Amino acid sequence: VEEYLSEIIQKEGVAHVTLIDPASQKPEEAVRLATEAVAGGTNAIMLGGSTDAGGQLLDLTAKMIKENVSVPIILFPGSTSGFTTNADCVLFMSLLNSRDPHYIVGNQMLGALTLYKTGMESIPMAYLVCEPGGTVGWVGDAKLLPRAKPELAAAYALTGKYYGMRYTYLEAGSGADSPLPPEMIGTVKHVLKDSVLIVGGGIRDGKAAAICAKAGADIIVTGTAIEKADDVKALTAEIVMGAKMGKKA
Ligand code: 1GP
Repeated sequence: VEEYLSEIIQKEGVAHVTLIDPASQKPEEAVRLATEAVAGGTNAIMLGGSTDAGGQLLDLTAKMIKENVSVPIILFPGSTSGFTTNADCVLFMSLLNSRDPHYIVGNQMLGALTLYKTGMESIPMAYLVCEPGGTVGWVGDAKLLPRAKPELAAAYALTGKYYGMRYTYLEAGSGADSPLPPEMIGTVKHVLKDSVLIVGGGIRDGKAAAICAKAGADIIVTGTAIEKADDVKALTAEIVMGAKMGKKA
């Protein structure tokens, strides 16, 4: 999955991932969202959520999406319960700016042997939650990174990189009023250089995706806007196109 995404980033400049929270709808509806998003050009489906996103509902949602779409399914776990074998890859993430060690290393330790036994691909990822942070900021007890202090986000991103994390996820929180500022994205990408930068939270249209991609995002994540869209395929296509245009600009 990591290689697949790298190739897309190399070829297209940017990749797009659709986030589906298994707790937000029935598995059949999640399949509809995933199928239409893939038709609109999304490159992978990411499954996860901060609360209630695990167990049987996750197992079934992942299984049904896998049976119906051809793109990879990536787990984005909020805790050990966010793991299922019905996926292709897991983001082995650490919420570096949490005040709670459970979200930095504790849940990871509890899930490590399970992951080892399955042999599933995992990608080490620094997860950085910025203002306003949304539910994940609250649940993960994040010391929210201020939007006006990009250098703090860059310091955390470098910390992750020096630890060997190949992905960095700059998160505004699902449903944020606005995407992260381009200055913050740009400052983080500048220090990360070739490491992959994911940006998500509050990206709702092609224009916003273009700004994030131009600023330095390698992967754009959209969840809420796609979950709520009347025409999922059309909105995904607009966001994917916007991101690509932004990268070329
Ligand atoms: C949340 O960054 C993602 O983890 C997506 O955010 O739901 O606002 O698109 P949105």
